[in-house]
Amino acid sequence: MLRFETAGESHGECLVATLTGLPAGVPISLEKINRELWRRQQGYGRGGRMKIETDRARVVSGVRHSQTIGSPVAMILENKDWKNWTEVLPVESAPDSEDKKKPVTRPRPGHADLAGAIKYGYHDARYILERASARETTARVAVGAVAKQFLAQFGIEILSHVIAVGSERLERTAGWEELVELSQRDEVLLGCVEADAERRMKAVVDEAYKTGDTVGGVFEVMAHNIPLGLGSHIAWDSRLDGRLAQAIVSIQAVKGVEVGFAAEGAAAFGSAVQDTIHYDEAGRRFTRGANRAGGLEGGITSGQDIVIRGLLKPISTLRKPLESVDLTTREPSLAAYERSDVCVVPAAGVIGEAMAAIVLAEAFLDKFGGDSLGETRRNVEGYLEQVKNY
Ligand code: EPS
Repeated sequence: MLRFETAGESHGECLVATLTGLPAGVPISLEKINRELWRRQQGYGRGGRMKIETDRARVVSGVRHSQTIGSPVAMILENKDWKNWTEVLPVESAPDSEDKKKPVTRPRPGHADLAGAIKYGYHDARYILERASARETTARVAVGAVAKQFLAQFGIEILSHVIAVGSERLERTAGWEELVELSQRDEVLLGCVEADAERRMKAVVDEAYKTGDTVGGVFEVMAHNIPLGLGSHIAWDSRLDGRLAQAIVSIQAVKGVEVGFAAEGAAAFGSAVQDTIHYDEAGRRFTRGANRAGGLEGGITSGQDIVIRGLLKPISTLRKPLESVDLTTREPSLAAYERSDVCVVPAAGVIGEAMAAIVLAEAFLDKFGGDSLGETRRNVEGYLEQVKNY
């Protein structure tokens, strides 16, 4: 069973991640992990924190001589901002600790501040926001980058692009090759495959900058070269669409998820929505009329690309803050603001890729198992032969 965990606070010393259950012998490149971390930091609309951080993974266990060895992969990701917070958030209390705190008593609507503070019994939302912050996704992306390298051994690739920022949308579907080109760019604006749509999206972000507001959007994650047969219809929690949906909605600020063309499908008749089935005699294989199902039918992969979208609400920290109430005085007051991002949709797409990679690697190992990469490969090849001869 593949499992991962993250720890760490936004302004603590570092983020920590572990990934347990990968077979031994998976080639791991630090450069590839760091490239994913770099991608997560990009996009027009990021805040001041991204100027402070240059995220890099330090692998401290589970990888030797550039390969996994079967033991848990553990990574440390330093928070460069920590040096500015050592007195605000010390591990051990000092006599003057109380005066150095930076309490957050004006909860931000939309953030975990209020519910978290009440639930955990604080009149300061600091400890809540430290963990609720999307800074935590740095660790998820590092784990996802390792999962991607495992899946790449079987030709599986996962990428994303931005299909909407605020009310501006990409008005067509994107092809896999366009996503590959996008992922190789060394300058990222808003992660959209079409320059004109991206310009319109940028204008929305500019508007939010001008008015002290924030803006959300929609990202789409695609998984390419997925074999038919991951996940299962037999139980609610083995359905892969459900597992992917949970992973995507768990990303900070994601409030909705769509598998394939779900919203369009809900408004159409069944005859226009299902992907017709055909048979290619020469290639001795089944083919499909379209991929509106997003590569998943009955919770099982169909062999077509997985297409899944995350709907991101605007970030809840506003430069022009909304009405709130002070947790200590109970007086009306404006929500707290220190600094924030204005738009994070491209970054959320990269995080979506990581989450999808982790879930797909888990589903892959559920099906094929293996303590070593060679054993996994043998099992995969045997299954693919079986499918070919069906
Ligand atoms: C983030 C780091 C955070 C925020 C952001 C994501 O840094 P700081 O709180 O120091 O500015 O920029 O977190 C949020 C959007 C949020 O609402 O908490 C990062 O590394 O992605």
